[in-house]
Amino acid sequence: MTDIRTDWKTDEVLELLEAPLMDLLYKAQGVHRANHEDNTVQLASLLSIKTGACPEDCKYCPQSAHYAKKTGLKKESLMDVDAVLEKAQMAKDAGASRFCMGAAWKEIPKKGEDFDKVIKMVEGVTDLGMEACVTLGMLNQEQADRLAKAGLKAYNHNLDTSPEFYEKIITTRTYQDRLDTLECVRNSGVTICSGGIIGMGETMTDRARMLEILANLDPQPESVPINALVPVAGTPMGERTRVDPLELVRMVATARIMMPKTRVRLSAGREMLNREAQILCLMAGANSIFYGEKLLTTANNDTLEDQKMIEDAGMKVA
Ligand code: SAM
Ligand code: DTB
Ligand code: SF4
Repeated sequence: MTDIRTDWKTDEVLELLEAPLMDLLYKAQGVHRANHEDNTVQLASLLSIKTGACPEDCKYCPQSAHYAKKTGLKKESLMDVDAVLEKAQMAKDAGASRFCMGAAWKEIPKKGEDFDKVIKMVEGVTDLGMEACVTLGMLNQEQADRLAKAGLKAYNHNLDTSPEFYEKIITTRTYQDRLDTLECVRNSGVTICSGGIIGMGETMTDRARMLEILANLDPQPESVPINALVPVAGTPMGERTRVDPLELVRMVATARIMMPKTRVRLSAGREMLNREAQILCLMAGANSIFYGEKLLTTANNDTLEDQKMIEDAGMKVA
């Protein structure tokens, strides 16, 4: 058993992030083994249930209406419940145990049919015996409670980066808005999935601050996705170079040490990693990956290659 600390200081986090890699990996693997079943990985599939035309201006995001002219991404309306459940069944048949549905909304619509449809999707996915997760933007307490009643397992809402760097990335909603959403999720009894992105031009201190804030939530998030920026042409970050995979390994390892019980998910950007870099991330404490050929709008790794990687590493799906 490992003590769970919610009093992390930025300097301590930086020290972990910048430690000699072997020391960092050794420590992270020790924490991982003490708190999770050995040699296992969870497969989570993603589906964009409502794509594009989002009023927010997140500079990394292909779904923002602000960059639609340049990205050329077509706006779609909310998918039908049956079509979503069909995709969930396919994901289950392919081996996924968690199904995450994403909508390009600033916030959940206050009333109307769209939220009713999402509730049906959550109920349907739960009835399939899968963990249902949604990411729908900001929400209020009433909406969180309704999702909880429908059986929702997790709500994803990322902090994305540090509070200091945040305003360079998003101007249409505040960091505090995000924390308020997470609090409603926590109060509803739905588990929290919250993480962020590296590779947007942030400093090491920004990365440390984001992990510090996530780990100091009490209780800590049950799940933390670590994304590497996928630069999408037409977004303000379309020209950025990809992060060094070892930086992703360091983020995963540090998150694992700070949040021993949390599921750390190796998320967007995995398709740029070779098999060995992915395995280093798993060794560093990642125990969940997004599985299926598409993330929300961008490509993900090939499913057969993923299965082979898991098999070659002697791991099993859990
Ligand atoms: N609209 C909702 C929201 O922002 O909360 C949900 C969907 S949004 C696409 C979910 C997360 O995907 C973002 O918070 C961000 O961390 C991640 N994301 C979006 N575009 C990305 C990109 N190009 N590269 C890496 N991660 C990205
Ligand atoms: C998360 O942190 N990463 C996922 C999930 N939560 C919803 C989304 C990644 C999106 C990558 C860009 C795209 O495919 O549009
Ligand atoms: Fe909208 Fe979410 Fe994309 Fe931001 S990350 S533009 S809120 S879909």
